[in-house]
Amino acid sequence: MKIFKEDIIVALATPPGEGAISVIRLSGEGCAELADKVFRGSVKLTEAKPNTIHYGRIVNTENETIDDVLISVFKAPHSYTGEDSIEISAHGNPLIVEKIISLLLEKGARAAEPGEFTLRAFLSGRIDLAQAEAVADVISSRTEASLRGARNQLDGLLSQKINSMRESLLEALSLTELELDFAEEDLEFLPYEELEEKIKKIIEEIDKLLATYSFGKVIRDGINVAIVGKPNVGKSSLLNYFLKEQRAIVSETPGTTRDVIREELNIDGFLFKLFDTAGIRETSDNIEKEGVLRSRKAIEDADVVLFLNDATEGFDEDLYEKIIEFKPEESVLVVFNKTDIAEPQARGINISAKTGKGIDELLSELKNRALGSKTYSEKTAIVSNARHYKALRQAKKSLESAVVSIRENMTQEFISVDLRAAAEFLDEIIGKVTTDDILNNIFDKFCIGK
Ligand SMILES: Nc1nc2c(ncn2[C@@H]2O[C@H](COP(=O)(O)OP(=O)(O)OP(=O)(O)O)[C@@H](O)[C@H]2O)c(=O)[nH]1
Ligand SMILES: [Mg+2]
Repeated sequence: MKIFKEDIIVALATPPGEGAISVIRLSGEGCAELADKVFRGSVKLTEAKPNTIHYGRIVNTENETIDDVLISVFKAPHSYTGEDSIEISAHGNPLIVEKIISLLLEKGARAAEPGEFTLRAFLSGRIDLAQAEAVADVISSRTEASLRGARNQLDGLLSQKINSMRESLLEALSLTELELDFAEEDLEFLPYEELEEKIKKIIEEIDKLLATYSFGKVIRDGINVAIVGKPNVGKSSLLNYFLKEQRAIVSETPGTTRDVIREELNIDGFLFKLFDTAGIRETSDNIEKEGVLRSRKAIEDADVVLFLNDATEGFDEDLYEKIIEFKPEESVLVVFNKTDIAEPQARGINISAKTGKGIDELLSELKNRALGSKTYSEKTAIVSNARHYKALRQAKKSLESAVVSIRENMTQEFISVDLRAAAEFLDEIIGKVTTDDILNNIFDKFCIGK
């Protein structure tokens, strides 16, 4: 996407298809003039008071009515984009929508790129980049927890934290550079010990934020759980029990599941992505072999491996050893199934996918494994985005290198280079410095009309 701020952009803001209403959005200087060319109502939109709604008709070049509509008029800076904008609510018919949009394009608007309205909100300074990213998260959140996390970021909690770290960093930087300017005079504005203290405080703050990432990632992206084990231990039965439906085929024949079956489960507001896999065993059957390969891939991608055993057969030591060759042991949850017909085992959680026994305990253990013991209040800034996490790590690295320079008693020049770099990494998060590449990467993932 080329970033042009001057055009008037147009797009459907509601989902395509039939509905009670469809909302078409226009944004950019002059959008009211443009809309006036096709709108017939009791007032001209250019003369309408800001933030008012007007009833009228949209007409084509032959003055034929396309639809009767309600138009909301927003004046900069009090709009979603921070620019003059207009929203047309028409009847929710794709044909009407297409006609209105074509008409607006004909009159000089340009079709908006994905995320371009939000991009403009960022470019006009209404929100910063971390908040713009949160808009996409708010829309895609499917659980309470992820919605709360996205909301927290959109409200600016992360941005405030970054801004305050950035301020202390810039203060340290300016004092360091001041000393550089007065190097001849041998003036000292900030003794090295104090500078080191200041930097260490910022590193501590960054560490606190970095520590929230495992939690943040979980609430934003959900938790991948691979259900694995030998054939016939009851993996598909367990998936079905979780989902309360006969999703996967269950049979007494070992090797029933051949492909990985993916389903989602909401546990206490957290999103769990469950993967029922093919039972793992040596096999000469080509299809089953492929299934076993896919099981392995599911294990690799899993945050938690639910290692299911058949309690009537005991613990499957061989398979366990194989799994922990490439998965950390703490991510493997040992579970024994079929305890309705066998004695409970000491080494893991005992359940029955048939009667539901032990499933509550299993669910709460799954939650513990995924979220750890950490919980954060709603007022805590949380890092949930890989881009932010990476930038914070880089900022920390630069600060650590500044600390090394201080301890080695290097001149201010060396220190200021690192402090400046750290500040720029923080700036990247909130978009004080960005490149077209960064922006494209972020906004391409949005839907059109947002
Ligand atoms: N008694 C009892 N039988 C169970 C339980 N869970 C599963 N079974 C039975 O065990 C057999 C295998 O169950 P599945 O769910 O198909 O096992 P699976 O692990 O998915 O098997 P594959 O897909 O072949 O790897 C079926 O006959 C189930 O009815 C349980 O908790 N108790
Ligand atoms: Mg199965």
